[in-house]
Amino acid sequence: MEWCLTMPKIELHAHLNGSIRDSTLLGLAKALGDEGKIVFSEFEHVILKHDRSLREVFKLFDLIHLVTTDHEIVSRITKEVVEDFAAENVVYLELRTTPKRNDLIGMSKRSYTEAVVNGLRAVRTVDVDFSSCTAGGPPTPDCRNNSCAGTAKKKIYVRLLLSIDRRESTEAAIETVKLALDMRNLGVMGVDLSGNPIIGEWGTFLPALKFAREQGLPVTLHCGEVPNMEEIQGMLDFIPERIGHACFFGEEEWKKLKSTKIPVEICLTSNIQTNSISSLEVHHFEDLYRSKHPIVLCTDDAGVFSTSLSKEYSLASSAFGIGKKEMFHLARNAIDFIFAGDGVKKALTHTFDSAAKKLDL
Ligand code: 6MZ
Repeated sequence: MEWCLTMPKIELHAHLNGSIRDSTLLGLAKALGDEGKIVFSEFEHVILKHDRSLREVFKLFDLIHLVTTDHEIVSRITKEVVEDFAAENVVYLELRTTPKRNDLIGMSKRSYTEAVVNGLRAVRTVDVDFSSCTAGGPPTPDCRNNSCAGTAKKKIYVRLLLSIDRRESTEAAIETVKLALDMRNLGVMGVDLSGNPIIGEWGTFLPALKFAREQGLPVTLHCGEVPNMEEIQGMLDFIPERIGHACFFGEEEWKKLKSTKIPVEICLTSNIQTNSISSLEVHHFEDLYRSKHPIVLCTDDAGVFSTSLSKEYSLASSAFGIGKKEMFHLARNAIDFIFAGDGVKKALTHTFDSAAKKLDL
């Protein structure tokens, strides 16, 4: 569906290392293979495989992290991922990534995140607004990649969320929140809790997430990726600003979610490929959509699941029989759930208004 590509879209759930182009990943793996650091053929086999279980997905992430270790590579993949989302007509991207520490190569969580910001600065195909300091005010030299000053190039707003990995300790999680606070002026907007859902305990991360809230940082949680009802209840009681997935909810959990109106980031292809939901016919998207619960369609890991945001829109439109106009409204409604402030919201409203006129919607 061409119109799914043409219309402006908002992406709120995209993991940096899950969104890498296959060609880049294979190229990086080949180079490491040539250096004798990994066995390329094994890597190639895993990357090109599709329909992975949730367990296999996390094994794949460990492999991906092996080839995306140094600062330069982190900057390169960030640049490419932003260019790919912009080519899809994503006008606002909240990109999330887990700051990683690797003493062997002199990488700290801060230098990792700075490498991500350098990647934003390096984008050339599109005008990137990546810092909150531009919202509502004039751009300062450090806030934009400035690649197309004075031209009418396409523009994308990019904001960052720092992820806490469920493998981390309370202290490590607090370190990530502190880093997010320190890097607010470079476009870090909030924190995410992600990682293998069968690892770690909710209570381990709660102090860091409470601290984030006290400091005014919005929080989004991977919630209900496995049927752990106690954890789901605990997460909903925290009332995060958004949650992702919500696959294994029971009656009680749906009730609580709906009464709190927490927006849900829906990742259709990811849920189906990991077998978290057996088919689109039974996907909770439909119920949430029809009951007007706040939702936003997202990719999760466009590289790992070979998808794109337009593919997700196209899938939802055909699977649930939703027309062009309604899909446009669904995309536009996401403005309300972004973590950036009023200046950006106003600009996005204008973008969608102009698109509605142009696309006759
Ligand atoms: C939970 C996920 C995920 O942070 O290295 N991640 N966590 N559920 C998912 N759904 C399948 N997809 C990705 O990007 C990769 C990391 O994001 C999290 C995992 O922690 C993964 O290692 P970054 O950029």
